[in-house]
Amino acid sequence: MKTLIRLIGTFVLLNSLTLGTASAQDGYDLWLRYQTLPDPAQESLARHATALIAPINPSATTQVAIDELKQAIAAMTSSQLPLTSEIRNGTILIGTPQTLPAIARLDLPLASLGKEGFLVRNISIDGHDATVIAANNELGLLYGAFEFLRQVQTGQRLDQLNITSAPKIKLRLLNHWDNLDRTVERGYAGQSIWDWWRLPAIKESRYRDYARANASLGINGTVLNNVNAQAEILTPRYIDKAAALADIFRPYGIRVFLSARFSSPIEIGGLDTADPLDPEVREWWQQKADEIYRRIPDFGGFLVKANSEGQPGPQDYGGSHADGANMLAQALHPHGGTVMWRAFVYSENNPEDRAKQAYDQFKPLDGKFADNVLVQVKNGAIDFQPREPFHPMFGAMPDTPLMMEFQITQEYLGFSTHLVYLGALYEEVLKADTHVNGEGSTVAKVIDGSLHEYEQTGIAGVANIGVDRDWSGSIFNQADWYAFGRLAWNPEFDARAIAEEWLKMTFSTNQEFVTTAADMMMRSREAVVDYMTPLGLAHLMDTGHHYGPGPWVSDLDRPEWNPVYYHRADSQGIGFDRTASGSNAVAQYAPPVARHFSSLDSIDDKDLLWFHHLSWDYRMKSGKTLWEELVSSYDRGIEEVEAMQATWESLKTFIDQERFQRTADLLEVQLNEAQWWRDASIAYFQEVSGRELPEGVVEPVHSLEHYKSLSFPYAPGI
Ligand code: BDP
Repeated sequence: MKTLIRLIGTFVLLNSLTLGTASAQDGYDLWLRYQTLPDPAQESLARHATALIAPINPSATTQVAIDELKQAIAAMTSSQLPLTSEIRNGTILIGTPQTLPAIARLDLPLASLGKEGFLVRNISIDGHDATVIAANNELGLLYGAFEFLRQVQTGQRLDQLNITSAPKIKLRLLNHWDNLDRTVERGYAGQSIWDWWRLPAIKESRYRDYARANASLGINGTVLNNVNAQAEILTPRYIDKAAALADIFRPYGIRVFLSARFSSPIEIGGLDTADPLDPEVREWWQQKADEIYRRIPDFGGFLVKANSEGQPGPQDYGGSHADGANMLAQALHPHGGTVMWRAFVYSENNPEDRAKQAYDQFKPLDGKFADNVLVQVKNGAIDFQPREPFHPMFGAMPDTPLMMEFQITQEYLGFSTHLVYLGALYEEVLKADTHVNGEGSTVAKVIDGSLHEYEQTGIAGVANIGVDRDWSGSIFNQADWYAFGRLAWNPEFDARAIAEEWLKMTFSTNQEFVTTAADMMMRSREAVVDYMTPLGLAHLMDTGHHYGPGPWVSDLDRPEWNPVYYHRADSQGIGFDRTASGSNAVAQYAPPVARHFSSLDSIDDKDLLWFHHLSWDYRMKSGKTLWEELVSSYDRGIEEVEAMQATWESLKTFIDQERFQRTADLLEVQLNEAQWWRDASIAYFQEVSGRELPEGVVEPVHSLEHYKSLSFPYAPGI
């Protein structure tokens, strides 16, 4: 009897706990949740969405926009959005001047919106209050429909809409590092979503959902396979598979691109060379491009990693990066395709500072690339670290369009288990000032083309997507995909505003919730820097898998794959001297930036050890010694994760149990791993420096030997 009473009690308690919170969620819906709106908002939407006027024979893309509006409004209001031809109060009109006469009659200012921009506006037509979603092209309509729905989802007033928006960057792409066996390089959300084996016959519904989610952000292209490319992707069998995906993505405005292995003519073409100047090789690529375009008429082009980390490339034949890129560009040119040639190059045979090598190789080639080539540059000169100064190539190539490569997957930031809002990282890079054309020459202006008047513009994010039900390994990782997409649309958007928008769409529009959770997200990036690589340190992760700390690693053949290469700590001091007295990497920046980084007076603590090698006793701006500051940074990192846990706990009532608990569990993992980072790093640097721990600082839990002995042969993502 007692058990029965207890059971009933638990049942009542559980029920009362779920009342007033959203129903359980597994994250599959991403930010497109379209929850039933609370009363006043629901009434307002119902008033502003009474019927829809749309083109009579809509194209596939317009149909997607219509379906999205109808489905979303039905879900949010529980009333339907019928199609009509008559304007009355609350009618939504969606169309281009060509596809809908009612739009043409309004004579809207669409000229500046280009091919993909849109206008969403309340307007009075014949005395009726209506909303128009208008664009020059159908893709703009789809983007406009998603914008209208974003306004609804984020609780904006629906009677004062007056939005015009057009993307500032032309190519807005995801890069999948997915292999043909479905493993994902640096993937932490399960296997590849592309089921290559069963394509093209089996088309998972997820492919469409993927396209829809990306279109909601304005992402307009995807590179399906790993930059460490397998040649087979260019065989007819795999081209068919890629074509099946392209067919699904097309209505959503997403074009397919492929990573091409430079030596493909040898591996799958039967040639004995891949020399870019060899006529047979050039002909092979031309034929290959023609073949791809026969199957995928809107194929976007190739992404190429060449002469980098063992990948083949033009330098194998004495050619330059420009020779290689231009050969492929020529093959794609008749079809309007693009080559994205990566600048992520460095060599174990080059004794020069790794941070300088890409600039050294590419700067002399400025202006030597064909018009349909973009050079794709990572945000920093080393490799997707928790923090890096912006890559010195930005601003240094006025005659070669550079595109940005960000990493969305958290290779060096705790995989998918750490909550790190990357919007803050992206924003920091985009707002960085290259000073090449005076103050305000931001990285954003380099990549949106406005600084150097680039014809081609692009931005890519290495995807964090896999088959996990929640797509990205955690709900908060979805925010990084979201933030990348929004910043790709406009690199001057504000990271915090994006976080708030995402929180409202993903969880709740409650202002207290949104403000508190956005604060937490914005601080999360600094937390990971503090517990992993404070004060400008970098690349201290353990070898190969990059999971956990390994600052002691020094036994790898390639010097620049060893963390000791980066921190250069010894009994005297720590840091990499990149000033004129060291590698002089600072000289790759414009003079005001070089001066800023060179001077110990002006450089910020956050970049200090990236550019300077300093004594452990160096006096910091805070008054602490460098050693004390380093230790307190690690401690602050832990405190911040604890604060994130407390914040999350305080938000419990706003969130459904499933997502609350999942995030709480992940934060616990993060705290444990932050502690591990802090302890292992302090233990190591203590030994190297021979310093005592500052007063009051807690000893690492284990000995340095313990941390060194840990091994992770099955860490994901390799
Ligand atoms: C590094 C990754 C490696 C990638 C490489 C790249 O560790 O797996 O192949 O970048 O971007 O971050 O090519």
